[in-house]
Amino acid sequence: MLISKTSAWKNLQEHKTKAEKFSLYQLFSEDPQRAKTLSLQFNDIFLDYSKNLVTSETMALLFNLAKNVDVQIKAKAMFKGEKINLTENRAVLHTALRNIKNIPVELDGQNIMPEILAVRKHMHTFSTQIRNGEWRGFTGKRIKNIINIGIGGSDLGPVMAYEALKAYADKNLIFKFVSNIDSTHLVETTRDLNPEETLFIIASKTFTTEETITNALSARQWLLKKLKDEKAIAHHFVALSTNTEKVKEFGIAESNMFQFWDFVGGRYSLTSAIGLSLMIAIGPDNFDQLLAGFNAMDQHFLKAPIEKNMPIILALLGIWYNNFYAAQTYAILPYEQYLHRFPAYLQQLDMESNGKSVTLNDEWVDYQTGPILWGEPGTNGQHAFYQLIHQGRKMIPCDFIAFIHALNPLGDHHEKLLANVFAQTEALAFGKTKEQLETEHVSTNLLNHKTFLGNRPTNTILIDQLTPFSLGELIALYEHKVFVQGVIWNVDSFDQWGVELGKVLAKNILTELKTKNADLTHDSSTNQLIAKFKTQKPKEELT
Ligand code: G6Q
Repeated sequence: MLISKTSAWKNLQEHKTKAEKFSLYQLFSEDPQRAKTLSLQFNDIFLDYSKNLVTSETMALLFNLAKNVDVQIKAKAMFKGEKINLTENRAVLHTALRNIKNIPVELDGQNIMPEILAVRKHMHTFSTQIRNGEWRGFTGKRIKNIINIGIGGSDLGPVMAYEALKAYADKNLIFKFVSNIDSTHLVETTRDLNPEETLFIIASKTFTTEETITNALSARQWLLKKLKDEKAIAHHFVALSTNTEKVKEFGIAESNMFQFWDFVGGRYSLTSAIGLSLMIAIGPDNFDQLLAGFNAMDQHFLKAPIEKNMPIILALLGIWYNNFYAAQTYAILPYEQYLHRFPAYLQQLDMESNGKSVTLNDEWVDYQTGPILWGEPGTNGQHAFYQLIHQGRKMIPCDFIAFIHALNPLGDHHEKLLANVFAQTEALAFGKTKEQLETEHVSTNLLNHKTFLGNRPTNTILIDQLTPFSLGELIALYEHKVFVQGVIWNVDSFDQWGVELGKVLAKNILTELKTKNADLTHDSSTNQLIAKFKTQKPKEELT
């Protein structure tokens, strides 16, 4: 049965008519304990969700929705390795990667932990060798530049986490990330680098992804142009993949390959071998701290009661706005420069996981699923798009993320940064009325323009400090939030069929672009675009 047909859902629909009249100003005035009641501390993470359009009745109805779909039983099934990715018939075991107590996890009757630990040990050894200069380039020079070539899940996690944890990174090494098939990305990234001092990490689960393989082959040429000996490849290329054959075919020795497995989805793969560039940057101990943070949130998610469970609460609030207020988007607003790629990372995590229209029971849904996620770090966003959040016609629920202690304290920058976080959520919740403006003698023609209606929902996530541990917790918080929403919408959060069609069409079009007089049988628009490209391209470039 579709979730929209259940009484738990219908009760929320009915409650929404009451909720239309909620005023955050009133809710806070009536209940002096509200902030306290609607907030939660877990380890070093404090979540204040009191500035949401909810009452205790709303929360009870939302909790009932979660119970109704057995969220935590489903979570346990995932952690235990049941094949919950039905459309690909796969287990979903990224949580085993951060199972730091090494509790056996069985998949098809086999404990997968020894394999996971063996790969991590290999990563530890290799990272240490790069960091201490033991691993040398072909000509004996120390490796200074590390370039991760990968895309999607094999790029966004490593780049986001490297940027987030830059404060902990070895400053003698330079890290770069190439993802786009646009040659500019690789050319600009390698422009001033010496191949003798450069290591390429080819990150591809399948090792067949067009962008990654094209970039990797061009990187190989770039390297060989200077080093002129195929033997150099072994010193300058390593692979992160599940596909040993393809890796060997590329010319990378198996000993320079770091394995991962089908039970780790691309967008959930940061703590697998895909995190190698990060481990080299921050060192194995910090990487272990990151895993510990992930694990702490995993345990909280599994064990905390629904009413005190951070990922579940965030998920339910998201459902409330997405499905009952028809909010189309939500914003992630980290007030931490180091988290500048975090919204992009979450965009994939959320939109690729839950941007679906068919349920696990093969029915088309009649309700909204995954929202559009976007965001930029504060305070930059305030000078750009916050206008629309404050005074536009759309409801945009926001997550504000901030840290109590700065990593680079400087004068009163941090107090100013945090003052802005608190001010924004206050302004969004309570706004400013015409009456208030009148007492300030604002000219009549500007009264409406300067009015802030308020009642705009926000969560504030306040963390002690950005550390490998807290980053692990934070990522896992959102991973599980996405999981819970997927369970409620009953979609397969772990497949991504929606990326396939474009890939297939591009393959055919590529042949047409490269072939003289190709017979074009697309629609007239696509034919026209292809023809225009080909007439402007020098003929000799076509075969
Ligand atoms: C993530 C997706 C996707 C994937 C990339 C790269 O969940 O599956 O973003 O990570 O397409 O794939 P490869 O790692 O196989 O190159």
